[in-house]
Amino acid sequence: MATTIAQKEDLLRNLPQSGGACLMYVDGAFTLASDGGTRKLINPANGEVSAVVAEGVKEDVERAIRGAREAFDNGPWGSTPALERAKLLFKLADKIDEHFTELSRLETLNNGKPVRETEYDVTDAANCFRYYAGLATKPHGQTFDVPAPSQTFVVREPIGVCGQIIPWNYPLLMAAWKLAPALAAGNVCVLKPSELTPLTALRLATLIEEVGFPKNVVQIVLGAGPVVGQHLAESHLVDKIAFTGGTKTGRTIMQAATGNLKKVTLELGGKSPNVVFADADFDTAVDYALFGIFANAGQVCSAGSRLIVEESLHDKLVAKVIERARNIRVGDGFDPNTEMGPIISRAHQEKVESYVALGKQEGATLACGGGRLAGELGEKGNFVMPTIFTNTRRDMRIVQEEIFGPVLVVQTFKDEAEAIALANDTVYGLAGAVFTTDIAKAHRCIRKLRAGITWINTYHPTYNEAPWGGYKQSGIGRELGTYGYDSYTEVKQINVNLDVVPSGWFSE
Ligand code: TXE
Repeated sequence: MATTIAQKEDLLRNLPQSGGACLMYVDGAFTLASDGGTRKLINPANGEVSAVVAEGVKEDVERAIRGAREAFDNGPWGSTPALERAKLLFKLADKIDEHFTELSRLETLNNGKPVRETEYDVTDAANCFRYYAGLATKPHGQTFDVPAPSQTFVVREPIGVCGQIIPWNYPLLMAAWKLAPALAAGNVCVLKPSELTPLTALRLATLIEEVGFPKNVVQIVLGAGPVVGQHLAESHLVDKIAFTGGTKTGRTIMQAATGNLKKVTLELGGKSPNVVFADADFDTAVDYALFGIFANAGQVCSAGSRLIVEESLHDKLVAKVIERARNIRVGDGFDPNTEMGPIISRAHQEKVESYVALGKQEGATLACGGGRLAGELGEKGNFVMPTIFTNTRRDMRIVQEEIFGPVLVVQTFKDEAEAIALANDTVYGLAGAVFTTDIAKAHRCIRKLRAGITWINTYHPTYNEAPWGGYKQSGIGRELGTYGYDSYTEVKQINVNLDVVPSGWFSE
């Protein structure tokens, strides 16, 4: 069941358009690119054009940055009290809720993922704005009992103009993760969605305008990463760059940011371990092994892409995971029966498939999947079936590298020490889980995982309240929770002399 042309037009009707192209949100207006350029968006479920959007170039992002600079340095936002910022963010959260159905369907058109996933994303996005709305008015400073006659305290202030570059796997939710804490803390934002999935960010821009944020506090610039994104990272008028995406691009962005030593937060890739001990609750472990890797077709930074199983449980667990993986209903995200949607683009599908070929070459056993969805849908859309490799070695590239698709590799261990050694044996350190009914063992193992996001007897729950980010090459800094707010602030110490007399350090 795919979208009809009428349904598609209906989903796009709230996006400002000109000459058939959806417009970006720059300098307080919805606008075409300065050179009139456009880009066709391809629906990953059927290869059809889902929309045409403005394709910004350097001049457009430059204009946005200048507008943002002016808004931060001289606009009303700087003197807008935290309570007023909070009210705007609460209103935005309510607007998102009001348009729940529209936004979730638009996200499915945008990215292809099943409606049941986009519905979660929309709710999470609204709640993210709500969380930071609440946080805006909470205490953020400190006072110190320093030696008299001083009183010393610390205040947090906004960093300034924040460039925010987001990926295609959670387009609306990533926009919320970036905008909400930055705005709560009083920054201004130039957000660049992925060129593959800008539609929900553009709809968000219309809601931002309705809510009434001052001009240029939020701008949504469209365009290619190496053009618009690169300039955002390089510009000396930008004070901070926040990025979610691949590790390679993260490195490029970090280098680009060195010119004015802007603050950088990076949320990058992963190859996260899901460690299952023989004493785990069997059905729960099977269930989360599937959810860990096949949710969003494995296109999740924290995906549990390595299933690390105790030897004595291996055959039983893997047989069940394979049996259930074969039953996963792959298809168009608009079909209510679909459990797993397409890969974002044909190019990315081919990258995932190249890893499947590599795994076979490397000598791993392809125990399940590996191919495309059969039939007409499979020909038109970018579908890779749930795939599982067994008999792997730790040095294989399919075990070490992020595939970012529905591909699970299975490893085995004999004892706790080996489980931890395998779990930590990649350059990444984003997430990881341990399944066991032995509570002491669970805690021991979790503390030894070199990863920023960990779970015991579950996989994937993500909360706006808790910090998100990675160790090692999975990133720098944290998003969400109070940590996410802090990462959009500068810290200023203020010393007050309570005894206003000369110090007498130098003689008269
Ligand atoms: O992501 P990119 P791609 C991983 C995943 C995937 C790989 C490549 O392994 O296979 O990254 O995916 C913008 N300067 N993740 O190429 O390039 C780009 O326009 C500034 C993990 O799709 O990281 C987009 O807005 N910006 C991940 C954003 O970066 C640049 C999510 C992400 O694109 C730029 C996605 C440049 N030079 C992919 N080049 C996660 N951590 O969740 C690109 N961009």
